[in-house]
Amino acid sequence: MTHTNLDHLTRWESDWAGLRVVVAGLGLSGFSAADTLIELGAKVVLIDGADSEVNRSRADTLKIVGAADVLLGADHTDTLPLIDGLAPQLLIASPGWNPRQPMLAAAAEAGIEIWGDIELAWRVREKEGRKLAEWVVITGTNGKTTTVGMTESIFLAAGLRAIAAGNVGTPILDAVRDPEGFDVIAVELSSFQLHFTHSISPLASVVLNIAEDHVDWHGGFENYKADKAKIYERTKVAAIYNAQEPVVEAMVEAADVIEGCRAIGFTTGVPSPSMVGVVEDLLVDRAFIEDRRNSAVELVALDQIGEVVPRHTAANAAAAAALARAYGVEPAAVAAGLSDFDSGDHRIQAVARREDILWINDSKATNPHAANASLGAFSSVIWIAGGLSKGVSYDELVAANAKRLKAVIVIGLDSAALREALGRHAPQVPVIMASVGETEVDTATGTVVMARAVNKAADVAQAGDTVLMAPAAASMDQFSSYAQRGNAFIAAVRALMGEDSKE
Ligand code: UMA
Repeated sequence: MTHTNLDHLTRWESDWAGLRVVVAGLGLSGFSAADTLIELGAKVVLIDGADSEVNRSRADTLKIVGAADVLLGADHTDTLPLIDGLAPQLLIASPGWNPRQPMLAAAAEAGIEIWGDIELAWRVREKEGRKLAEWVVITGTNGKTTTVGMTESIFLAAGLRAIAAGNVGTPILDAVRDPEGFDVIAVELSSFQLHFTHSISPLASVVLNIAEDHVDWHGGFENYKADKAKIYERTKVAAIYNAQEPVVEAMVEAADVIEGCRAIGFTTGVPSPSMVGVVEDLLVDRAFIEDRRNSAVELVALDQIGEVVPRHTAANAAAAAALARAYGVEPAAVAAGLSDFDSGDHRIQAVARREDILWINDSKATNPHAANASLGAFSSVIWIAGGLSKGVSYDELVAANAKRLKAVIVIGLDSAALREALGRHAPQVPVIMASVGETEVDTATGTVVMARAVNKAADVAQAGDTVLMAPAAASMDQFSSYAQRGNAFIAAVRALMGEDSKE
């Protein structure tokens, strides 16, 4: 048994010197974790399966700052390295690393603690001379990035020093190590990050919604749900749940929170006491006020949030408002923060309307749950869909939307699951392949495939139809990211309309 007790490592000044640590992954989280640990005097060995140019250059930088070693290439990812001839005492896993992967499995078998960058950030957040930030933490299958952005915007409108970090893109350690510190950090957490998190105790926490996603990584939907539910553990002030999803409410009920923490619901319907919700197009708070039995306080009119406020946007705004109110933000700042917030591109974004055909980019719909939200907003849809399906089922999505589908244009290399669901639940709907097909591997770039899809959509679209690119799948089989997939759609639509693409 090589287990080292690491319970004493709870602040920056704790005794990290000489700790033998393996950092798995040289991406955003791995780099920031290694850099932090080296500064703290730990002996750090980094491992990454990709021996790429970018990793070689990161390796050079880390060796200069003091990494003990950097091992690149697939040969190094199966076994645990020795550090100074001894077994490592801690392994920091990047979120993309599967816990059943051989090196991580070996560490678990040997009793070596496995943390993610979030756990490390929590353990070093207290430092002499630096403002100690509260954390509000956000997870869910969909809407995380929007909600974390809304929450940050509200905190900033309240005059607080605040930042959005975590899965949203700024590694949490970059936020925690800011020399001045923050009043509050809005932390977006993926299910992967939650898996490797053990001791965080946030001020407030929320699970926005739960649907099947990342099933392969977690080894099943039950494991995925269990990792998401970890977000509520040790919450201090408000464990916030989606009152329209009983599965989420059950997670709060089962959570081991800090004495005095309240369960607060959010809803797009009329709120009960201890909830934030919507009354006649107003977002109202019936949770963080004295007389919540008999009254509610107005936070913001929905039309101040945006011209069109789909149901899921109202839900995200209610969740963000609840997090901010848990911190003590006044209603006026909630209104200002939500009005200022701009959700950015690629989410139900109207790209063009011509000859009464509406072209919508929802490249951010990377799973069936998200695609269902956008399909439900339109009545006669030419649906561009497909991509990396991550092992999820399409039956429910197709069955629920069969009547609004006029045609489906399929992109992506592995579309069998989607096509089978269409065959079962929407056999009358024509399915048109934009990729080459089942037997031949399509070597065309994503941009070419998307241009084909857009042209095929134009062939079938008529006045009154919506062409909706909401793939219900990740993009990485044919594109570098959902943003690139969205940009390829926008460029193809512009080309079709005879406009120059300004990409
Ligand atoms: N690697 C291996 N072997 C493996 C897996 C990965 O060697 O088995 C290596 C890769 O070659 C790569 C490194 O590990 O060099 C990548 O690590 P990573 O994929 O874990 O990514 P990071 O760069 O550390 O970024 C992560 C999040 N990525 C993932 O969860 C996949 C980022 O979320 C996050 O912004 C960042 O940490 C900072 O916290 C991105 C994401 O796609 C946006 N998230 C998913 C989502 O939102 O759906 C969960």
